[in-house]
This record gives sequence, structure tokens and C-alpha cells, in this order.
Amino acid sequence: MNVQLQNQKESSKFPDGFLWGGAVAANQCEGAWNVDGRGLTKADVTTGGSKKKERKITYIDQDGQPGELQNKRCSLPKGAKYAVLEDHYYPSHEGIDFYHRYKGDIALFAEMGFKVFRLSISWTRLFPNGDEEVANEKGVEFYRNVFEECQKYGIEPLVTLSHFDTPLYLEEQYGGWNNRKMIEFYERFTTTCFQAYKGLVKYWITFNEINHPLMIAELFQDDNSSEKYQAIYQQLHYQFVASARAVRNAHKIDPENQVGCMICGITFYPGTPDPSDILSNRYKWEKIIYYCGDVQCRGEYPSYAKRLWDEHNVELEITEQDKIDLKEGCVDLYTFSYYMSTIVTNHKTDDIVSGNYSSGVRNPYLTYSQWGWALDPEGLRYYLESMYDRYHKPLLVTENGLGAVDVLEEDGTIHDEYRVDYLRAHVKEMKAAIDHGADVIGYTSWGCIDLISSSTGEMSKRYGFIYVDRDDQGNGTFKRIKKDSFYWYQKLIRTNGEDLE
Ligand code: BGP
Repeated sequence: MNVQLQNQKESSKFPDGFLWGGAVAANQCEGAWNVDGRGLTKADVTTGGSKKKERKITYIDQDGQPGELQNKRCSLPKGAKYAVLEDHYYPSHEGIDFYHRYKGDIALFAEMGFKVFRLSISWTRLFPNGDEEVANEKGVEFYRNVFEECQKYGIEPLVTLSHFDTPLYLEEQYGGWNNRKMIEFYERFTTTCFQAYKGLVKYWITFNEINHPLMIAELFQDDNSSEKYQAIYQQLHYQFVASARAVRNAHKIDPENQVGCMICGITFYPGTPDPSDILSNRYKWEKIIYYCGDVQCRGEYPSYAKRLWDEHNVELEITEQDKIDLKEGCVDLYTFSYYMSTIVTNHKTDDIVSGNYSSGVRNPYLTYSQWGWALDPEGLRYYLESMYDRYHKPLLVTENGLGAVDVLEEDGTIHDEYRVDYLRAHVKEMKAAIDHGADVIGYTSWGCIDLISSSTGEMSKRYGFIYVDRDDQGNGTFKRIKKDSFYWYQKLIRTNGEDLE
């Protein structure tokens, strides 16, 4: 049952200049993993998986023997090194070959009328190891070409600086974000980007789904040690400082720059009216959603942070300079992904559903995707209205979409009306939030062109308006084919969100 408000004035249009578009990430689409001097990231040593089979990470141990980590949460055995092994399939190695096909892909986005295209810069194309002093010119040039191609069509790039692709060398040599030195490496990388792409890019995101380590920690409760939480909260602190410095540098280099945080947005509902469920639900919002957004939007830790740290005996190393950096580097935009909602309850039940780094009781009022993600458009309205009320910053929905199996008909068509239904329902709710006062400035549908799924490594979990001929084993021609949703989105953009049919 959809909530209709009485006497609600509906505006007929989205605001002028609304940024309609789509989103991708380097490690899920570019391919060309070892081309033009690019260095390795975790994705390059991560195999394909499926809904039932977790992706594995491959390595060579200290005796030169190949091995597999059973999932992304395991750490390497002592003396081992991440490695690409010959008899394994790594979907990111070729992705959808965006690296060589970006001109054709951007032309298709332009045909749909995109105003904005969200993509990420692969850190290791610019700094193959991550600790170099000078950037790899080939990497810098690749993204300049991509941004110039966008400019040709009047498409505004929205650039994620770090989308799940920390240089592998930094992870091995420095312990990744456990090390304060990462702030410096990230600063060099991001400053290079702001300088190199000045005038071509003005919208930036510092870290994709910065809250996701907290979500994974909540999801897999096998290890609830304080060491685990100490590491997570300290890594996040370094990332907050790194993000804040990037925001400050971005503003200094070009006052036109606008920088956003990026939160994995889930709408949490209490499972029952039991006050303990209401309280647990509130605490869930604080831990998973507000904690990161509050620091990045307000430039300081919220009062409830102490409760979260105490819960796991965490003691953070925070310097006076860090506090200044956080204050001076508040983000301009609140950007987030939204796919689904989940339920929080203390009451026992066996009917648990999982999706998007979270799990909870099945919601009897919702239906679920083929991958078990709850379909809840009203949850998007709830999220938008709450976040605008909380931060009063412009909001950008930088990911939203339906991962589904598509059927390529014999006549070459793809009838993905289920995707149109999903998107239409979410766009309607976004419009309701705007009508209720939320300042939403844009919407980039996730995986506007089919790409590798981040969680499962599959190609068959498709999100795109554009089909890519590629399967889960790496077969296919990479041919691009317009789905029915392509024409629907084109019409939607042409009418600035007015024609949803
Ligand atoms: C988000 C990530 C994206 C994307 C999306 C869909 O968490 O930011 O990279 O992949 O989820 O998830 P999946 O690819 O697992 O379906």
C-alpha cells in the first residue's frame, strides 16, 4: 500500500537541470587490467562466483604453492603474496572492455540523453603501486580522453576516486588502510586528479560506500573480537581524514568542485512495535548509516560514537590535526546508493533474507529480486526525506537499480519490463521526496550498461539499459544491444521525469 498524502501539492516536473544518468565503476567495467602500466587491485585476484558460491582470492604461498582464500574477509597466510593464477577466471580482467570501447558506450549514453555519467578512476592506472611520487601519464591520459568524450555530448562526469580498488601493493607493503601513511598516498592520488581534470570534472565522490566494512562486520558475526572492530573504526578514521583533505584540496584547486560522501544506503525498519526493536533499529541506523555520513557531512564525530566504540572496547588514535582536517573538509553533497530495505528485530525467526551486505527478517509486505534483495521503492523516499532533514545538503542518488537475468530473444530484442517497473517505482518515490522538500539534484542508475557484479562476479546479474554479450565464464563478443529499458529511460530524460510510462 503506497502512502498518499492528503492535500499534497504535486509539482509536475523534476527541477530544471536535474542530473539524470547512470553509474559504473572501473574494476567492474574497464577490463584492460594489465594494460598501459596499470597496477593490481584486489579485484584482479578475485575469481568469479555466484549467489551461492563466494568469490575466492588467489595467492602464492611462501613455498611458491598456489592457494585460494575462501572469501574476501580472510587474510593471507604468513609470507604469501596475492597472485593471478593460470587456471582461474577473473571477471575484472576484461570486464566489459570499457577501456577500449568507451567512445561507443558514451555515445549510447548520450543517445539516452544522459546529463551525468558516474564512473570511477582506477587508482592503479595513475599510481600502479600507490606510493610513487609521479603519476603514470598513460593512466592520466586515459581518463582525460574519457572526460573529453563526455564533454563532447554535454555529459557531466561524476567521478568516484576510490571504488573498492585500493592498490594491492599498498595492501601488501603497508597493510592498506590500517596504516596512517595511506592518507598521504590518497592525497597525492586525489590531488593529481583534481589538477589534471580541472575544467573537465566538477562532481567528485571520495570513497564508494565508505560504510560497507561496518555492514560486513554486522553481517558476519563469526568474529566479534574487539581487534576486528578496532581495525575497522581506525581504518574508517583514516579514510575520513583522507576524504576531508581531498575535499579541502578539491575546493582549493577549483572552487567549482563539489564533493560528495558515498554511503551504502539501506532503509532499516523495526520488525515489531516492541520498544527494544525500536531502539535496536535506531542504533542500527546510527552504526551503519549515520556514523560515516555524520562525520563526513558535519566534520566531527557524533555523540553516539562513544557508545559504538565502547561496545567493542575501541580506542581511536585521533590527532588534533585530524580534527581540524575533518572540520575543514565537510562534503558538499550527500550521495548514496539505495537498493533495498531491511528489518531489525530482537525476536527470533528463521525466515532471514540477505542482500547488499545486510540480512534481516523477510518483510511480508515486500517482494524480492532474483538475488534476494527486497524491492522497496518507498524505502527510497524514506531515506531521501530523512537525510535531507538531517544534513540539509543536496542529495544525489548515485546507485539504484535491479540486478536481474535478461533474456536475449532470437530477434535480438530484450524485454526487461521488470527493470522498468523497478526504476519507475523508485523515480516516483524520489519525486515524492522532492515534492516534500528534499533537495535531490540527480539520479544515476547503477550499471547503466551491464557489467560485472561486485558481490558475485557474475555477468548474468544484469542492471543495464544496454546489454553486453558476455557470460559468467568470460565467453561472448562484448557486443552492445539496447534493451527496452533503454528507450524508456530516454523518454524519461527527454521529458525530465514527466513521462514515466
Ligand atoms: C554497490 C556497489 C557497486 C555495485 C552495486 C550492486 O554496493 O557500490 O559497485 O556493484 O552495489 O551490487 P552487485 O554488483 O553485487 O549486484
